[in-house]
Amino acid sequence: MKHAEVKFDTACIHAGQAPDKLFGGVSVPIYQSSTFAFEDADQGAARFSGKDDGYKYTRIGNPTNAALERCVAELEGGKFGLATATGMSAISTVFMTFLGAGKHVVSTGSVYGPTRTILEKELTRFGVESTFVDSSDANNVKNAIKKNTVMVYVETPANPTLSITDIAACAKIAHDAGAILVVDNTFCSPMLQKPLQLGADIVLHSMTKFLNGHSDVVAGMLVTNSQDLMKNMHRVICQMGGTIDPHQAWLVLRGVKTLALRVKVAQENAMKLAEELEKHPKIEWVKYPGLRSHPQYELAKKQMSGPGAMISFEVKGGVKAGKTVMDSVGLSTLAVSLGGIESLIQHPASMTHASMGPAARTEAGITDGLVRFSVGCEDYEDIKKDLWQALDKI
Ligand code: LCS
Repeated sequence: MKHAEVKFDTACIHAGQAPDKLFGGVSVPIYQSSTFAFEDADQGAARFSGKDDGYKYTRIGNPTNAALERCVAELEGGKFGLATATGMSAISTVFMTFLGAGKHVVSTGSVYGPTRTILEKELTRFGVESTFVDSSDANNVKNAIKKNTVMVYVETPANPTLSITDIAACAKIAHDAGAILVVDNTFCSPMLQKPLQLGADIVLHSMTKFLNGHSDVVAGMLVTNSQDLMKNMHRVICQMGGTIDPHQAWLVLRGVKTLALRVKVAQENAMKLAEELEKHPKIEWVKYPGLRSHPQYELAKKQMSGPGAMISFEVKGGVKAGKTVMDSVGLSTLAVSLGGIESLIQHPASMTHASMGPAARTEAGITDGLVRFSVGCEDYEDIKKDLWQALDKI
């Protein structure tokens, strides 16, 4: 049964998976094998030449990984999935496949720190050019397009500013320039946003976050409707070596089964928390796509089916007061990462986005006082009580 025929919650549990043909196992077996036996030399040769699509070596393909690829591709409304070792492996695969000397990429300025660092500090060594803009105004993307632009790269909502970029508008801008649009959909998961349906060519995830949802795996995913784009990304990742391990893929498959349940609860908690934080006397500002005060509130409502579970805020008293809050929470954990079942709090300027450097952070709107809260699935009153007692410590 295809995702198009069932509701999203159902697809999370079943997409890409069927009982195992050998013993009827309901859970997809973990094919913990690095290599696959050939019946004879001719079959081995046929697999390597592409005439036989059977498995040969896990870096190139594995049945457990394939189940996860079918699952997430279906949830994204895409045809082809490619599971990767980490979210950064998905991102670097996209860059290594489509960028090169003399090619230019326009990117959201406030992206996950290392994404920007790869472009600005690593790929520049190979002659790749990049321009970072505030993509919440699509005109900035349009104005940054050059003759050699081959990719528009968007993260929306952006980490950690939660700025929203108009995916459909950026798809048009990219396609008019003969470029592809790549969207990092990590903050939404396919439950809340489907970039391919809005015109993106490739959607990617750090599955470490909402898709897996249990803070126990690092993994990534690339999804596209284009066989050609997928063929190229598959070729590059198989050579560069960033594919996923089957045990890790199995854990993510298990996590995805509760994606809809988890996102619903975390989002409900986040909405209430954002509303109450906004009224708290010790809070300077709150940024959450579900609040009317969010600068792209209307766009978020149009493009996303819900505001998600990530909140950014600044405490009155800046960095010092923010640190007091982070050091005083007890139930929520002071840790990077996000999208897990447990609430996490962190300081982007000194942690996740430290590698960007102060100039890039200022330009991207990542203030020193910004505190990021990944709202989990604990009871709402417990999350609030914990955060409020931490605010009382200031
Ligand atoms: N894309 C986004 C939007 C992310 O937030 C992250 C990681 C990545 C890609 C990279 O994924 P990874 O390789 O870690 O699976 N974000 C993190 C964060 O905000 N805190 O710790 C990691």
